[in-house]
Amino acid sequence: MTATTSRRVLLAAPRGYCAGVDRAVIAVEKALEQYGAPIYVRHEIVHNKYVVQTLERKGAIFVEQTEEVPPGSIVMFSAHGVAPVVHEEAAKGRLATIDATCPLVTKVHKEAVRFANEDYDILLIGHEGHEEVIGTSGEAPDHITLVDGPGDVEKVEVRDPSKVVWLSQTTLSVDETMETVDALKEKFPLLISPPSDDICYATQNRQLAVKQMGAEADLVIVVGSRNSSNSVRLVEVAKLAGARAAYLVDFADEIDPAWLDGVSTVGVTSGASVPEVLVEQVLEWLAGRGFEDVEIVKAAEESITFSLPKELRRDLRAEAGELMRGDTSEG
Ligand code: 2E6
Ligand code: F3S
Repeated sequence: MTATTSRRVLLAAPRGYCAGVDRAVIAVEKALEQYGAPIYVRHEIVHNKYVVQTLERKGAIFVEQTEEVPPGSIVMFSAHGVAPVVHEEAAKGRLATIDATCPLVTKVHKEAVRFANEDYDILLIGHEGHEEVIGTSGEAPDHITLVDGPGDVEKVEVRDPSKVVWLSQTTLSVDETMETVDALKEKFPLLISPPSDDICYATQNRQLAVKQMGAEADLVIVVGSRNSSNSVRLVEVAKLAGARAAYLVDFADEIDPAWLDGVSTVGVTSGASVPEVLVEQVLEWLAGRGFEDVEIVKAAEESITFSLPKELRRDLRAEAGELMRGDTSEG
């Protein structure tokens, strides 16, 4: 008798779109419908290749600098947030703005402003050069020092060790951040913590699910783009949880069939900026190779939603009002 190896997929829940991404992507689509193409978007609306390519086809133009936007145009700010100086640049360029910053990033901006006004030194834990960190730092550049992981703690200096607070980027590894915080607390025992979690609910839940599956999976496939901080963190968390291997792919056709050698359990998840269709394609690819059984590994329920950016809501409401008045006068 030949022994058959059982093959199964563990599918993480939650995975994929968070409330802030959903809102930002819908905001670009609604803006295109409402004002017509092109809509300029400063920075990738979210860090996902497929989302950006799809919106480009619909008429969005992605730029890195505000100066690239022609005067008089509409520019949307990405979900990662911008520094106040970017709002000033847009005003100087006579641009109409729509701010798609995730409300949970805005919350961190507000914390930064409040602690800076109280003259705290703010230790911002985050990845150097990441768009979100650039935006948050720009709220109070004179008060904020970036701490990029535990290895950075040794070189951190503050003006007054009795008046220091830490804040963080929203998409960090929860465990690594706690290591950084512990090291900072050893150095600055009076360090205070943010009033509520800065690492957002979506980041935490996706890491929790991948931790659960990583312990059982031989291989974990994370769908997400390379510049997506939260997606890259899922690969790291999967490996730390015990997966023999974990890879990040944008699309199913990037999976190397050799990754399946000797594998019986494959974990699948996706970053917060990843549309579900890309996960479905990965599941189809796996099913085609004998991995048809799919078990859900559920770590949390999510029900949070955010309303559209206020500028869009205002214009959509105004249009709805005009239509109503039109209907009445015709009737
Ligand atoms: C905005 C803020 C946080 O690279 P990162 O994970 O931050 O970004 P995305 O676009 O991959 O994920 C969503 C997001 C947007 N997270
Ligand atoms: Fe916001 Fe967290 Fe998503 S900060 S955009 S809810 S990953």
